[in-house]
Amino acid sequence: AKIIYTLTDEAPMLATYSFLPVIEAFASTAGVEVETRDISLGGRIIAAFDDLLPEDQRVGDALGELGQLATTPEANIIKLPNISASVPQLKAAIAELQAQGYALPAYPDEPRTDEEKDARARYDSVKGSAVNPVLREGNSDRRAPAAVKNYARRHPHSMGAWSPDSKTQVATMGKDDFRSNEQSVVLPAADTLTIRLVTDAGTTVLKDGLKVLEGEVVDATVMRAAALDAFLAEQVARAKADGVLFSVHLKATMMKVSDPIIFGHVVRAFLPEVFSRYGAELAAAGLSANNGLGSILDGLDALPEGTREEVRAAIEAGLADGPKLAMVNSDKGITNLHVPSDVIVDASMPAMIRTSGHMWGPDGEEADTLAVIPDSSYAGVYQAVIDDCREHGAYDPTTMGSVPNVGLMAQKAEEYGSHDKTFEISEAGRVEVVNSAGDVLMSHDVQPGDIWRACQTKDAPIRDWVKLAVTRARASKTPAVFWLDSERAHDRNLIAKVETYLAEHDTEGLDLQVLSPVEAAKLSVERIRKGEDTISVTGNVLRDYNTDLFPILELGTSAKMLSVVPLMNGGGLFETGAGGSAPKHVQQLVQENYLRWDSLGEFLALAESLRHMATTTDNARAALLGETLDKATERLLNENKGPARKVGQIDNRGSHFYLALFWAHELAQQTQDAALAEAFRQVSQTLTEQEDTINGELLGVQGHPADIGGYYRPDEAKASAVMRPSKTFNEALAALR
Ligand code: AKG
Repeated sequence: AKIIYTLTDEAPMLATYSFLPVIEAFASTAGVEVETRDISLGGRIIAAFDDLLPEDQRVGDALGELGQLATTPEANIIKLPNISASVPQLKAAIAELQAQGYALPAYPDEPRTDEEKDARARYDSVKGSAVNPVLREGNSDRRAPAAVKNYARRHPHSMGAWSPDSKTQVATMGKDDFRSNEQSVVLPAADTLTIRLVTDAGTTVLKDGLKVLEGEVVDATVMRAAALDAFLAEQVARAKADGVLFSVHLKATMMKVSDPIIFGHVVRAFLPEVFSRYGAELAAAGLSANNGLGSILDGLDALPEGTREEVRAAIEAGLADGPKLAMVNSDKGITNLHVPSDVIVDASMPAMIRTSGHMWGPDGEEADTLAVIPDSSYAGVYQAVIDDCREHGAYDPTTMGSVPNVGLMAQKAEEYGSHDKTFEISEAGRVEVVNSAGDVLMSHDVQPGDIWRACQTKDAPIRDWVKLAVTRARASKTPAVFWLDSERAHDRNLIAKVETYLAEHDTEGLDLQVLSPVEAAKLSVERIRKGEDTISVTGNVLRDYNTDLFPILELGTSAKMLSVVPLMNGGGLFETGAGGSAPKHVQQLVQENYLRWDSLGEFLALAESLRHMATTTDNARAALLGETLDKATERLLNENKGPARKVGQIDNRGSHFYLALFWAHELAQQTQDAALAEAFRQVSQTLTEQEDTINGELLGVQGHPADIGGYYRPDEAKASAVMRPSKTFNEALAALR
């Protein structure tokens, strides 16, 4: 019986160098093995080219292996946040690996030869959100544990005040978009579908061999490029007229085919002159608006000398002429349009709502914002929350209720599986989804540039999701709302299935209802203000949005959530730190040897993983380890031993020390297992006695640059040395094994 702990990227990966030895030492006392698998961006890139690299550089397909494991009852996986790489990030990682001696090809922007096409396909398999969908063989249960919620109530994070005069608004298309054009069918039997584009000139197969199961929901929809452009031009003008910041909020990482295309439309809409005059030159130089303004500015050298400065000047003039842009980093001049993956809707909108409805302007000051979310499927949720804040003011973390989530996520449900069925249409015609008998199930007229996509949602995951919702509503005695929109074709099919599957359960005494996302958001925030909890039972996208939105308002971060994925075949996946992998934290570590990452999510996930181990393998010691770990975590919160922010204070490593101290103490004190108590007596005593020495050793290294030997693929020995600077602590842990 073993726990798989994932090695990922950036701050969580660095924290792992410090925390994993603690886990291994403690778990060994219960006979629980802990193994690691490297699913970092660097590791995944190397794995994608394994067959072309020398033997000693090969790493094997760890992610594929875990994806397989996730379908088995043995799975017990702790998954830390990883990089979902945009093209600029992917290129940076490739460059680093090449410098480390990996003979990887360059990322081909415009693949022409077969070799380039092969390289591009391999890189595309690593791009964007390429990890989570592979592992998520179950639906998601995310909530703030009581200890975390209580801590937030006692130590409220800052919340920017809202003014009734705020001009912050969400702008969304509402027509000609994915929501309004959706068609949806439920497959009566397993089948194989084909997606084809029918034009005057003939028929092109966009995708064939698309296997579907009985009861599967398949949708198709299209976003109209012309309508998108008209909408965006209007919003640019509107932001300027209203004197508010212009910002766009997409999810280019997860929606890795559609959203970079939409992002490109936004960049072009903001700089129409640049693209009407120099569009052809930029395209010839391989510079695409889809990769953001930053990559265009960085790539201007590829243009002929004369044009280069003209384009730069035109971009500057365009930026000066438009509305003020929301900034990612105003000191460095990085705008909302620089990098497609810098502003991710699920995190950026709650951050804005928490900050008085403001984003940062080019002058480094906060200001009201026009938040452009082109597709209207979910945009209304944010508008509902904004309206609520404008009317009633900011939420109060000391009294507000909670919105846990039960999310339909298994087997790439809904939009999360659409990437291989998303097409930027090249010619006017009709896109049809056809079954094996030749019947056209869905059909859309399309024009060049339209973004057409299909999504699949399998029946077994839907049934499991309904069951999880009932289980959570019952266990937590909390009302649950299915956020489903009877005006959407897909959601109508889901509502029918929800009704069918609810009938399989005892729902006596439960408060369950179905509301549109906007109505559900209104009800949830109304209840939140009264201190009442409401479970949001949502599809995959709203799962992602809501599990950032509400935690950021309630707890100041989504990284403190417990995120359990009961896998459909009996295993467990425990996700941590939904707040991203924190590049800024790495910069701080490298500059001043201080790691601000809070591993709280890992502590919570580990306790769940141990409990899962206990029940699946009948291991009472694992249960005890989990229980005592939760107590230690609660004490850590109460005594404020989480990482602070600045040199000279406790950081990630220090918090791991205190966790180990408190955990050992709990284990030494418990009376259920005398031998285990005895095993921890010594280490508990040592850590208690050596507290000052260990703190001295941990704090002593801070304040100087640290060398970890790489960003995407650090040197193991160097990173471990940086992350484990206390000899006394290391020795105390070693004594446990
Ligand atoms: C999501 O579930 O949508 C996430 O944001 C997870 C991060 C990712 O996989 O990109």
